[in-house]
Amino acid sequence: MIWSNEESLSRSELEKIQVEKLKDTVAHVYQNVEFFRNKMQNLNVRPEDVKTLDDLKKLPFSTKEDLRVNYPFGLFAVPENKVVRLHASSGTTGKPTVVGYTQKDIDNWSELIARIVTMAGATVDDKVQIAFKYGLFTGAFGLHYGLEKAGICVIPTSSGNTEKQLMLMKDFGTTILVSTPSYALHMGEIAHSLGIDPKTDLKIRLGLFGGEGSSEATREKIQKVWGMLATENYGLSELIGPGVAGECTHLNGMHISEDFFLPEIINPKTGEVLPPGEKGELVITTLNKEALPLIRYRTRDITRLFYEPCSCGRTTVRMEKISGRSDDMLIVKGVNLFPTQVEEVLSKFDALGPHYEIVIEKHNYLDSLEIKVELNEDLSIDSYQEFERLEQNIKHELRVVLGLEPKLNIVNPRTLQRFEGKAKRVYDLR
Ligand code: DLL
Repeated sequence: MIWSNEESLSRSELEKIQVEKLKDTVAHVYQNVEFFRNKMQNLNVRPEDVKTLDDLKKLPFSTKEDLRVNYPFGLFAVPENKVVRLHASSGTTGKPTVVGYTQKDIDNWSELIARIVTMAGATVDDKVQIAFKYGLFTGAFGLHYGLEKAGICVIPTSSGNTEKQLMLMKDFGTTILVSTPSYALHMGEIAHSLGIDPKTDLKIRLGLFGGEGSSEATREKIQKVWGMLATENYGLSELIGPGVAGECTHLNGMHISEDFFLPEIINPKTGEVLPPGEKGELVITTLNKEALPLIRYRTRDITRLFYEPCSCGRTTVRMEKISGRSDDMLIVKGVNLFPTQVEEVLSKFDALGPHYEIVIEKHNYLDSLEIKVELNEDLSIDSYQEFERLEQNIKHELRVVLGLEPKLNIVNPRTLQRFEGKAKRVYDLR
């Protein structure tokens, strides 16, 4: 089922809507947000200079740093008494990034979620357990109201207390799980340790996973453990939260709701707009936000866009799985390293499980890189020779892909830390 007509418009119908909404958004921020007005004036652009989608290029970028500098409400475009909800994204240091919603923004958010959950195959016959932490994080509340709007029963268990989650899942006959992919893996392990086989003892048939990246190998592992279809969705608090894009059952990229979010791909170093199909940083202009409209917001997420219509009947552009962030590049011994490169290598080896850690330290002014990875608990390695061969093969692959010689530490299953929310994989201790 396609939730909304806007998901299957022809390109020219869609662009007509986008241009009108773009003009409104630009006028809205120019009038109501000093930060954007100043930026536009510095570039000598006035709202009436934006007449076509191509004129987007004339507009300034905005970043998370801009939200931080204007903490807490400096980029809001409506009076504070029109804001009915605040969320914030967790910064590891310093102040969080605060985002606000008017009632219309909240209603639109539910519309966006209703779209992504129906495209993944959720129906009114389902019961959905939301295992995102309820709180300032946008994940839980965003999914919650959108699922209800779609008429689907919500079980707001929040994250943690995994044994109880599993008990309720069994007793209530939950059919859909909402969580981060890493928590789904962790829950699967706990289930097995309690003698529950999620595949046969539970009724979960679909996963709506997001909030962090995951490889195809992780998807396969989740599907195998749970006997479910594991779908992925994408979003970020600054733009609304979850609901920016989601996979349909064809699992062929995430459909962006383009009547709400106007995407561009840029070269993260130069800011140059790249042609369709090229990989770069995703930049989004919100087209329908009242409280916190953002112009050319730099997500820092690296992806590619595909404009060919999907066989599901939707015509909206699809974004490829995020392959990293332009700001998560690590420099080790002068070599650029993206954590997803490590995940890519490790996921090629069946003998390894999906949990790993990248640890970087400095000893005597020199960087050292260690990769810890768990063995796959479903496979046993019979001899020391076999283990050594595996180690040599992984080291070789890492050397070829990373251009670095990390220390490799293959550890026993279930020894690395597990997460109930977004997983932490990188420990830069320098
Ligand atoms: O994580 C919003 C969300 C919640 C999306 C639940 C989907 C489900 P933030 O906490 O602001 O918002 O973090 C946003 O998380 O820029 C990406 O780097 C990352 N991220 C979110 N979804 C995905 C995904 C929420 N499917 C940041 N794949 C984003 C890869 C993702 N990264």
